[in-house]
Formats: sequence, C-alpha cells, structure tokens
Amino acid sequence: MHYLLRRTRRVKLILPALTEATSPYWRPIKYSLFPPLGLATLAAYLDPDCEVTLQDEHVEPLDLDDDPDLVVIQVYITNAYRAYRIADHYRRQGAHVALGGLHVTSLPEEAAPHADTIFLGPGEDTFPQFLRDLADGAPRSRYVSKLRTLDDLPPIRRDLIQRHRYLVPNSIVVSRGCPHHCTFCYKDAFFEGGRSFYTQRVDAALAEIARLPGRHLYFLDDHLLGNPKFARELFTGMRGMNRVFQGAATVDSILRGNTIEDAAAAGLRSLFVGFETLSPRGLAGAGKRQNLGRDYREVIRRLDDLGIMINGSFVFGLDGDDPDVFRRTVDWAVSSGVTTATFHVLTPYPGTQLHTEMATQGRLLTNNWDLYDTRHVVYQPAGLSADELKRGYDWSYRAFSEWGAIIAAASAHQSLKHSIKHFAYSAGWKKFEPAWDFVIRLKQLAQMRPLLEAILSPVGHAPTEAPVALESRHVPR
Ligand code: B12
Ligand code: SF4
Repeated sequence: MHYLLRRTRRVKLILPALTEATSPYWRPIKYSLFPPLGLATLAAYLDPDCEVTLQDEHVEPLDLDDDPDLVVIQVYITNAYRAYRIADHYRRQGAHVALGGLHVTSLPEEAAPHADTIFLGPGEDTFPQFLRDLADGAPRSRYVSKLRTLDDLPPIRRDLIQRHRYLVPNSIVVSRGCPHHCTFCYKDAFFEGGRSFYTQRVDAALAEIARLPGRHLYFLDDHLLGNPKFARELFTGMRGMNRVFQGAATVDSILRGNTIEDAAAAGLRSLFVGFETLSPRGLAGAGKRQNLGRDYREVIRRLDDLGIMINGSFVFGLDGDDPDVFRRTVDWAVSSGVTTATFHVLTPYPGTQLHTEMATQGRLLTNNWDLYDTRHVVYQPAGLSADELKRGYDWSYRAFSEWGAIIAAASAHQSLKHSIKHFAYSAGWKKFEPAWDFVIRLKQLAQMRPLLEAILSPVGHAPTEAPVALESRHVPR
C-alpha cells in the first residue's frame, strides 16, 4: 500500500479534457471560459504545506512526467475514458489516485478499478475526511457524501487558477443543486442520499464575491433564484458592490414575485433560461413541472424590460417531438429575441430517471460515453428517426446563427440600445470564432474582458448602471 510508504507532500488536481474539446471541430473559447472551480474548492482542504498543482487540460497540455503523491481527478461523462487513462498512469507510478465528480457518482463500479479511492456526490464532507484518513495511513476505497452543507467552507484556492487563461475566471457557486426534479437532469442522482438543494450563508457568499477582483461575475449555480429568500438577500447585499453578473434560472422563478427585478438591480445582465421545449407534452414527460402552463412570452417580456439578455436552453428529441420541432423552436427563439441559444439532443445520462426509462424500453443505442455530449443521438427517439434528430439539431444551430436570424432576433427588442447590444454580442459570439482562437493562442483572453464589458453595457431599463460581459453557463455551441 503505497500511501503507507509515501507522505502526501505533492498533490496534483486534474480536469481532463472533455472528448469534444479535443476534436478537430472544438471551439477553444467554449472551454476557456470557466476554471475548474470544483477542484479549486477541494484544494482548500489540503495542508498549506503541500505542494499543489491544478491542471486543466482544456487550456494547457498536461504534464504527466511528474511524480505526485496524491492525484485528484474530476470525471465528467465525456472525459471519463481520458480520466481513467490518466488515473491508470499515475497508479502505475505509485501515486494514490482519487476519482470523483458526476460520472463517478453515476457509475462507481466502472470508475473503481481505476482508482485507489472514489467519491460519490459533492466533496465538501468526504474529501476532508479522506485527507484525515490518508494522513492516518487508512484511506478508504469509497466515500459517499451524506452531510450537505456549505457552512464554514475554507476559502476556495483561487490562487491555483491561472486567471489569464480564462475569459471568466470569476466564476462562483453560492448553492448546490436545485429544488426541481427534471427526469433528464443529473441532479437527483448526484445528490442522492442527502439534501439536493442548499445554499451558502448570505454573508459567506457576499464575502466570496468581495474577494473576487474586477466587476464581472458568473454564477454557475444550477438555479440562482431557486431559494427566493436567499436570492433576495444576496441581491440586496450585492447592490452596493458595483458588480455585473450572469447566471441561470427557471421560467417560473422569473415570473414569481420581484426576485428578478432585485437581481437586475444588483447587476444581473444575462440569464440562462431552461425553456427546453414549447410542447406541454414534452415538459410533462420530462418532469419539468415548473415550466408547465407558464407563459414563455411573459418571461421574455419581463427580462427584456429589465435589459437582461437571454441564453435559451432547448432540448430536442423528447417524446412527442416531430420533424417540425426544429423549425418551430428556432422560429420562436428568433421572433422572441433570444440572444443566444443552447440546443441539446436529449441525452439519458446514467443514473437519471430518463436513463432508467430508456433502458427499460430498450431504447439505448450505445454506451460509448464519448457520445453523451448532447450533440449525438445515443437513444432511439419516438416521433422521429435518430438521423432526423441529429440533422435537425445541426440545422437548428446553423439556422439560429445565420446573419438573417441574428438581425431578426436583435430587432425583436423594445429598446434600440438592447437591439444593438444583442447584435454585437450575438455576432461576436457566433461569427468571430477564428478571432477568439487567435486571442487564446496569444494568451490574451484577459485583455478581452474590459472590451466585452464595454460592448455589453446596460441598456437603459436596467435599474443599475453597470456594464456586462459574456454569456451562459451552458455556453452556446
Ligand atoms: C462550468 C461547467 C461547464 C464547463 C466545464 C469545464 C469546467 N471548467 O468545469 C463547460 C463550459 C466546458 C461545460 C460544458 C458542458 N456542460 Co457543463 N457545467 C458546468 C457547470 C455550470 C458548473 C461546474 C462547476 O464548476 N460546479 C461547481 C463545483 C463546485 O462543483 P463540481 O464541479 O461539481 O465539483 C464538486 C463535486 O462534483 C465534487 N468533485 C468533483 N470532482 C471530484 C473529484 C474528487 C476526487 C472528489 C473528492 C470530489 C469531486 O466535489 C466538488 C465540490 O463539491 C455545471 C453545473 C453545476 N452547477 O455544477 C454544468 C454541467 C456539469 N454541464 C453539463 C452539461 C450537460 C454540459 C454540456 C454537455 C453542455 C453542452 N450541450 O454543451 C457541455 C459538455 C460537458 C460534458 N460533455 O460532459 C451538465 C452535466 C450533466 C452530466 N451528467 O454530465 C451540468 C451538471 C449542468 C446541468 N445541470 O445539467 N460545462
Ligand atoms: S431545473 Fe435545471 S438543474 Fe433543476 S432539475 Fe431541472 S434541469 Fe436540473
């Protein structure tokens, strides 16, 4: 048992590249947005005397010639094979390898042969316990998170994040999980065995915000408005902080009370909204009760009034979808003035209710996790063929990104200023890919932040004067 022979002095944390990020068609900017916040969160529990490195393969080649004592790897579904190869490599060298994250939680038996220790669920309770056990020479092979709290967290090791490599280094999460239960979402599986939605204390969240330099923030929370009381207090506290930020929320939370106005007053300038489908049958089938019977146009109007840009999320391939779903959805998004869209092919992630349903019905087409990226069809759809679904999905991105669609969507706003900003933002995102790649290669992303903030300044309706920056947690393709 090597951990008895080696003291834990050198620790390496790795986010292996998602498979699609290494394909010839990858979009470097999409993977240069957010730093590995989960790993930086875990690093906070390490002894300050440890020599710690954090490597994100999306933004730099991995150095695999080193000799760490402990290797911590975050496993998503489409980096799982890569993660296992890296894990095997370090285990051969005698390091203690710890694997955790969404995919390990979904399929622990698959991950276990590649690790000395696996972790199921969030790591805030289990990782410190593991470190204590490791120091005692008796680490377990499996830890399952049960105690769910964000109280008294040590400050995230943001010093390990190479800020210059990311467009949005100020990403932050002030909650975990979500109060809803959509059947295609990882959430229930990941948080099984304990609370599945909980927030930080407001004062701690505000303190974390205060530690971040610059003005722009990106909240990576699944549902920033999920707890209205917490959200209101957070936004009240942020009012004097001169921040601009982006986040994600559900349609019902936008329509309920005045939380969205409070958010705008605190600096919210763009929001990822899970519309998912225009079909009530599709919503019901996906367990998306919070969307059922809600007036999507009213959601749009309310956000538009506040000058908040929208990144609409849409899922194709729900039961009930027919070959016309793509045109209907794109037409609606364009005519509604949705700024950017994230389209997904419905994907039954292992561990989800959707996956169980598909498996029971014998509709799963492949277990190749590399294809579970919401761009490929991995199950047999009901109302259209797999090929129609894939072609319709690809068509939707193309159609939504055409100049005509950009101009039409930008023209849909009440305010001319909003239209101009929509146009600049949307075109900048969709039409200038080579320019982004060039900037990344020159390692000059940091120089782009003030420019983006300037381009995306407020549109007049918004209750504060703050400018804004880039788009969405699930960034559009
Ligand atoms: C940032 C992000 C990305 C980044 C990922 C790179 C990065 N820098 O992290 C980018 C933009 C590349 C991305 C892309 C996509 N994403 Co994304 N993304 C996120 C997001 C918004 C935040 C992740 C985060 O930082 N969380 C906060 C930290 C604190 O939590 P964490 O990372 O989970 O880490 C904790 C635990 O997981 C655990 N842990 C993790 N690793 C380890 C390892 C060990 C050893 C231990 C002990 C613990 C541990 O401990 C940490 C602390 O508790 C999440 C949603 C969310 N709120 O988590 C979606 C999310 C991960 N994405 C999702 C999806 C669907 C996608 C896309 C497919 C979207 C698309 N169509 O393009 C793509 C491709 C992803 C893929 N193929 O798997 C889904 C994943 C579903 C799934 N089952 O895999 C999520 C969960 C959103 C959702 N609600 O559906 N994404
Ligand atoms: S609202 Fe979003 S985060 Fe919450 S369960 Fe549904 S898909 Fe998941």
